Amino acid sequence: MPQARVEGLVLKKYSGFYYVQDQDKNLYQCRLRGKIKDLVTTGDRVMVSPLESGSGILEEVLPRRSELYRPRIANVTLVLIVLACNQPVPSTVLLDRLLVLTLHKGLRPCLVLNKSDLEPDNNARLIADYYPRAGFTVIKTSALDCTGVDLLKERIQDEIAVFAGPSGTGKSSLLNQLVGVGYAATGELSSKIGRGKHTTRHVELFILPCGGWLADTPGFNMLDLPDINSRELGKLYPDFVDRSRDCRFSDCLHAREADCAVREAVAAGQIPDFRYNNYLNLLAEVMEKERCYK
Ligand SMILES: Nc1nc2c(ncn2[C@@H]2O[C@H](COP(=O)(O)OP(=O)(O)O)[C@@H](O)[C@H]2O)c(=O)[nH]1
Ligand SMILES: [Mg+2]
Ligand SMILES: [Zn+2]
Repeated sequence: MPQARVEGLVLKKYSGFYYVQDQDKNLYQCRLRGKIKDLVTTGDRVMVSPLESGSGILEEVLPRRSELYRPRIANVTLVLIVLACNQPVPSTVLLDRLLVLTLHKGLRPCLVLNKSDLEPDNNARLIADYYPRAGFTVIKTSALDCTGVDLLKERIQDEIAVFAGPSGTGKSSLLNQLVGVGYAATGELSSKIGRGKHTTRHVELFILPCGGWLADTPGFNMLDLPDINSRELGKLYPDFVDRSRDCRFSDCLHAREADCAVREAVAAGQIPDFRYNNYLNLLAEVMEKERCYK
């Protein structure tokens, strides 16, 4: 009597096998049924026919809710944007770009200000002060003394999360804290694969003991231009959206238009200059791209 099919999550592909975790936390080493190879990626929800001794046949891929391409990973729900309070100094330019990329993909961002054990740079202070008021979750952590790691665990529960952010901010160190013992060996594997040579073949979702899954790779290529319409850009700024209802023009770009409520909020100090200037720079970039493709 064959066992009933089970639904599961693809944690990684490796040497022709697909490693799938079902809802009761059982792991299956799967081969594919038929020719669906190109369609299966880390993060996919799939149907598996269990065989004896922890193996199975991957029968079918269920519809995806989201997809990232470099590296390829499906069904991500949460992007952890990791910056350091210092060393390296956090850049709001990079932060705003990553927030736009995340929101444009329909994913939830969570800002992580790591290295909270160090004296914070002034930018870190600005970020910690403003972004919670702009509607973002900001968690201060230290992978060194474990500050905030419990808050981070709570945030990741039941999510499929990826890291984003520059190198040196402590992403690998945080992953170690979150995954606990057992990661080190895999960490060695990923350092062998190396930065820059990170192939899509080895994207792995780690099971967090606290619940949730976290990929060991950056979620975005930060140099990618967002494929965004200039009229849409402002909608990816939650702190602009409420105010833009009071702009005179419904399609206001918040750049040079008269009676722009966003610019008034900037002049009144409710939206900081750096945030608005970052917006104008991204807007110019998006508009330049629109001109090129016309
Ligand atoms: N002081 C301090 N150093 C940290 C912290 N987290 C990571 N580091 C150090 O920062 C460096 C980069 O960390 P790593 O995890 O490799 O960063 P990644 O490039 O983002 O993966 C290493 O030397 C870590 O030991 C932290 O919370 N506080
Ligand atoms: Mg790393
Ligand atoms: Zn406006």
